[in-house]
Amino acid sequence: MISKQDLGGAWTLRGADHELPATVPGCVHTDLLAAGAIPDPFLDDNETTVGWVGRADWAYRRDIAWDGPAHERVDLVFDGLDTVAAVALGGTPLGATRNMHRGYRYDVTALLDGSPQPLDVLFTSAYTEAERVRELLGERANAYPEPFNFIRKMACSFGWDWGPTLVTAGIWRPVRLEGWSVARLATVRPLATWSDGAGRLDLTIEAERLHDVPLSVRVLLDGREVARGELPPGDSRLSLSANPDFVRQWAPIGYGSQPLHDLTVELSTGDVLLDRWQRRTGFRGVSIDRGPDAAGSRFVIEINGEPVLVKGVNWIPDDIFPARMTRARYELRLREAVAAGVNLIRVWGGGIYEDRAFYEVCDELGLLVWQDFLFACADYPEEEPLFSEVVAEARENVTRLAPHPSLITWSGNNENLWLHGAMGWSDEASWGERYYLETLPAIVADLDPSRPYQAGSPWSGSWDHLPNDTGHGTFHSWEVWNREDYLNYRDSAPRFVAEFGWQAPPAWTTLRDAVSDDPMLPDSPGVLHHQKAEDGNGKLARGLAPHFGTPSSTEAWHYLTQLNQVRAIRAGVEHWRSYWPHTGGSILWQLNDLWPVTSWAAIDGAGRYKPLYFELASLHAARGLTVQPRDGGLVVAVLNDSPAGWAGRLAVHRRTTGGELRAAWAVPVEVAARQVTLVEIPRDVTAIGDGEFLVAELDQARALWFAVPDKDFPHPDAALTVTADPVPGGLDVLIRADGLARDVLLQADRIHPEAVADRGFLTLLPGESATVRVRGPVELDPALVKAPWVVTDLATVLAGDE
Ligand code: BMA
Repeated sequence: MISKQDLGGAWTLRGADHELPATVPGCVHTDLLAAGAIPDPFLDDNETTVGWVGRADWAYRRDIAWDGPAHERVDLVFDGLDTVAAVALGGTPLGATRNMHRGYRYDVTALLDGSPQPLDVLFTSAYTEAERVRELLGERANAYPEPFNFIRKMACSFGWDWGPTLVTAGIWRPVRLEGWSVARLATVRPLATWSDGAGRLDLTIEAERLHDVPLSVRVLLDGREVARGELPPGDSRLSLSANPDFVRQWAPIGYGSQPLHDLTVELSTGDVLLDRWQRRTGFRGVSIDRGPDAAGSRFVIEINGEPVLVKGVNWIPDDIFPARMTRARYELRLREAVAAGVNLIRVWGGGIYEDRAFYEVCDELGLLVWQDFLFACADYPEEEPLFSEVVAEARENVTRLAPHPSLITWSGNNENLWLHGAMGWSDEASWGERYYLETLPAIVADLDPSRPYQAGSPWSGSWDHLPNDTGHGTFHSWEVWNREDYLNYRDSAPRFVAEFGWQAPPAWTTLRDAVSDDPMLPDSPGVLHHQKAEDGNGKLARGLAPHFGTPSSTEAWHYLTQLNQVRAIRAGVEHWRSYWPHTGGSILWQLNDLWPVTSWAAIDGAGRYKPLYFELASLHAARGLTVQPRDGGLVVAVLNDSPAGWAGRLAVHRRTTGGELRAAWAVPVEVAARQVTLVEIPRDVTAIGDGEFLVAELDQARALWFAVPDKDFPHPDAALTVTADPVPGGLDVLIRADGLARDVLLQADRIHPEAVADRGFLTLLPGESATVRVRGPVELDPALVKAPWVVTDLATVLAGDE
């Protein structure tokens, strides 16, 4: 039986006149940080100070010896090397690497004689290699001034419009020795599908063999043998199928349960078990309805034959040093997504193929995964030495991720098909089109026909329409954030919004911890260093002006820009939900951050929630209401994304800020499961006077409608009464409003840096109250809820009264 010996743990790192202990898996930056040899790159502009690390070369070393049972072969196996490395054992070169997204295996049988041998992994700066390839192949256009498109490495390592430039090197995934005899399982590729009420397993294995002996393969599901096959001498590839009648259907969250089945593959010769492979898998059917209709081409994801309204978020690497990720952190972040009502997560092409733990947690949670191939925002050369790396990396990862039922689609790239034309990038020897339209679809068709392939995002389905056409396929909505007002989301009804977003700063404490500026201002140097988007602060200010005017302080800027982010995302998601199934869903840019920064994220780089995070749960609720302008009037869109019909009495009231009722109207409504109904509000109800607003209610759902921008509404003094009760684990804060109180916000991190509230902005009608639960690691002082900016509301901020 194959035997494995982990080589992780303590290594030595040398480079740039340093010699220090290294941790494997890891990277140079985290070793330097642990040794106190570099300052925290997240603080102030230290990112720039430590820039030299990414330009230096680094040497990892440790002694190794095979201490397992005697075997015919011993392999040295790297699951991931970041990125350009020369590997040598006992001074004998084993090979050179240039791709972070692949694994490497070297036969070291002859080199391990029992005595410890030095294993050296010498990393050349990724810049050196990328610039060499650029020199060789010629310049290719790129949205960022860094050469990430010339090397197969996490693109955002080189900086992004939300990320620092921290170009890593290191043994970033596990490394081990594997001893084996006769044969081993080189790849196992299970495709588990569901159709016509039954599950089906198609499985292909490839064996690496040392001898021409007969081999046999056994496939077990939940311990029961479901298939068996023979590999005669000379053969190394075998495909098997099974129709196990005892498996259950896997469904995304909101559509059923997530049964997972233990899948085991055993390779033997005669009675001798040689290798065993184990994973969990789930059975489901996936398709994307991209058919034509009167409005263009649909984009509706269907799981087990049922259309799924996508309530998605885009995912970037959760750590700029991805080796720091742990299963616990993946689990935390993905559970946070689910708690925000998310049912799909898109792994964006400027990051990585995530660790197995990521997909396993998604399998368990019923969170659908859309996986980009790793190309983003640039023209990419199709020539060597890149082409064969792309093929190898794609084949390896399509195979590696095959067992995961959560993974439902492969997508060729992020924005490259779009930007090439839209930015006028041309006159280049090649730019990547061949990858997206030929190479990758062929690999997916060959290795994983169970999952739909998309050429990229956005993509209209063919060159007949521009890639970012609202009428066809997927759409990225960026004009609105970059140049327009968020209400312009209402100007079109795209078929599927795969990216849209609005910036806001991180939680106050996150910003304060990252910046030593005194005073800290929206445009003081440290704050600006933690804003990477082109004219980001200008866009924040221009987005704010028509709704909230000019903030009176840094604290007001922070509150209002966070509120504007919420307003913008609400405008988009409610509008698109009201168009379901014409609009197949939306994927927010972006769930997470990887350092403290002003960005589009809902959860900031320190893991604190922006108010947007809480808003997502309400925007994604199975049942909800929204008032929308339609055809010169107003409608209530009754949104029912639940598996049951929704019937009741929809009431719309026109009220004043003091609580007076000016008009009332009600109507019975009935909305079928997974449907939306638009109910027109009579004009006499929508005749909204100064200081008036509409309240629409159905069961527990409520929607408000204000006819004028926030800054023009005559907000009364909210007259808040705030009382904090100590309870085990924190405080229950009761907030009562005598008048209309819009956008009351309790910033828990201002009570204690680790305190967390259970809600973001809340609006109270006159006489209403709400309890915000604040929990922290230590006893929290109830008096602190009265401190400035802990509890505030829109009227107070607009009046400059804090
Ligand atoms: C799109 C994304 C990212 C980027 C975001 C915000 O281009 O694909 O590349 O961070 O917009 O600008």
